[in-house]
Amino acid sequence: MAELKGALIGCGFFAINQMHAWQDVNGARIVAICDRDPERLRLVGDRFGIERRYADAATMFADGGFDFVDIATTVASHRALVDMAASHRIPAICQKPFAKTLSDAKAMVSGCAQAGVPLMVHENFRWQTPIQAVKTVLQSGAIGEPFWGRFSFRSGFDVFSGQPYLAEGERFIIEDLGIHTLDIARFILGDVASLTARTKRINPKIKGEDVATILLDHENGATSIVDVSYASKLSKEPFPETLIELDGTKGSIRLSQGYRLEVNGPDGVAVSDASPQLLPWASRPWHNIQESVLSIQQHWADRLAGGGETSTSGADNLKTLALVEAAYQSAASGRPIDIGAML
Ligand code: NAD
Ligand code: 89Y
Repeated sequence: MAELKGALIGCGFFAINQMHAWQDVNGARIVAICDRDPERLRLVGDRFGIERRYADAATMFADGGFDFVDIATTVASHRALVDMAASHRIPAICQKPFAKTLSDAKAMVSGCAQAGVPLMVHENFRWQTPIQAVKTVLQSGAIGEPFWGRFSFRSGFDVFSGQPYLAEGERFIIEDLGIHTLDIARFILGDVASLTARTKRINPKIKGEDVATILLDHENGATSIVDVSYASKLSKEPFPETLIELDGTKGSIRLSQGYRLEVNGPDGVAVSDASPQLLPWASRPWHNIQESVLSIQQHWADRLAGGGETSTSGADNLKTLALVEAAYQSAASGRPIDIGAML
């Protein structure tokens, strides 16, 4: 099978991880890059040895010569770039948040479907080793039917130094980080029927909310809490770990800080280490996220070559984006929101 050729748009903070991961993916490589910032284009082009460099995505698409595009820009450009990919019939990966609004996201999904091109959202957190480990235990039946869960990300890590734009938006933690936590809740406990949310801003130097508490009613009857914070001053910083508690009819699962996985079932307690690998190009504490970038990109290459829908397809991600939108609506109105009515 010929190696798939990719083009990456957006050579910023996070794209460095994506470029490293593409070097490790079997069956795909990046042949062209694009950024409207000439310095970022130069730095990434030189670092990863990419000769084909573009300041403008339209020119890159017109030149062609690639099998897929990896959109690593911030959300403002996602709709235009995904639409451009669809009009050139080029399969696309798009970073989260997929779109600014749910209606944009629906249009992007239907544009790609009409063009017959695969579309995946780079929603990588469900690909983290500890999250996959929790899902595997749950699927084994070790704790019976889950009826309650908590998906928690509480940190005081300075994310603004690497991503200054996070301090500037009207919306912050739900759209940026909670989106991953909500996706994990869906991945583990299934789709959501309704939710209720409360938010706060603690850090006076940022515009958006940095604390959110969200109560989810899953379609299967389970209840869960997604709680996220970038205002938590803890003695041992957990960034970027998602901690999980699950109670089932036969037992319980606890994924606690330090990637400690405890399963309490009818046969007793089993404790294991669900730590991610430290890839050669990765650095702590980001290595958990970095490893998941390689996993999701390998999944894309495998599906593009072999066929089949990706785990975090555009269509799947509409259900995660709806939770983000609903959380803001609920926090503003104080009322529960019906998710089915939004989709
Ligand atoms: P960034 O601002 O550092 O980089 C974005 C780059 O895209 C910039 O260099 C900018 O010049 C370029 N760009 C923007 N619009 C463009 C266009 N139309 N054409 C060409 N170039 C364009 O942002 P970042 O921190 O790298 O974040 C990028 C995306 O990745 C965001 O959506 C963010 O939420 C997401 N992200 C995801 C994860 C994850 O774990 N999945 C982690 C961090 C960031
Ligand atoms: O942008 C965010 C993400 O997607 O993962 C962590 C992050 O970099 C900061 O919250």
